[in-house]
Amino acid sequence: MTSRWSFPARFAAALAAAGAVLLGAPAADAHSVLVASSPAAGASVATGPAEAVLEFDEPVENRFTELAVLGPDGTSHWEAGAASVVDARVSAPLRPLGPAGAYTIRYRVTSADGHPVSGTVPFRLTVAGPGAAAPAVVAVARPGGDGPVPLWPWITGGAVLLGTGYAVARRLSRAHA
Ligand SMILES: [Cu+2]
Repeated sequence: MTSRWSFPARFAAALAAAGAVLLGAPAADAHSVLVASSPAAGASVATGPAEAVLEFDEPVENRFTELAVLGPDGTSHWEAGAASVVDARVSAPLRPLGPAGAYTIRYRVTSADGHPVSGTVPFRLTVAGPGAAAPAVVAVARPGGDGPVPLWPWITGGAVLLGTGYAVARRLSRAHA
């Protein structure tokens, strides 16, 4: 059987097909997608919920999980503890909320395919709650008992790491898409 294509043309076509397979392969694993939350995105609530809950479309990995709830000032934190991951559900306990206004759930989870996924969910507190914003400088006791250590260097370092991680994640997800 004689092809009407020359050998170089067939070789180039074969290479292109192999390249398409290689490039197409990662796109087969989709990132985990947020499908629901409590409070829901854009919801108005009259009382602060006891916890913030995020539901994804598939189980996420329990690595580098972050769930924060920021107050109307954009900087105060209202989560009462670390996030926990059970399959596709990520949650964190909340302190009683304070001023009425716009709150934001900020999250970062690790997709089942190992890639980070982050985002925000806005909601509104319509009636001021009993909670007070955490003091600007939080002190934690050192295990050795040398007295309180200011937390801000850790927060600053964490913010730098987060920013770097976000940039890397953006680049990875762009390459992935
Ligand atoms: Cu991915």
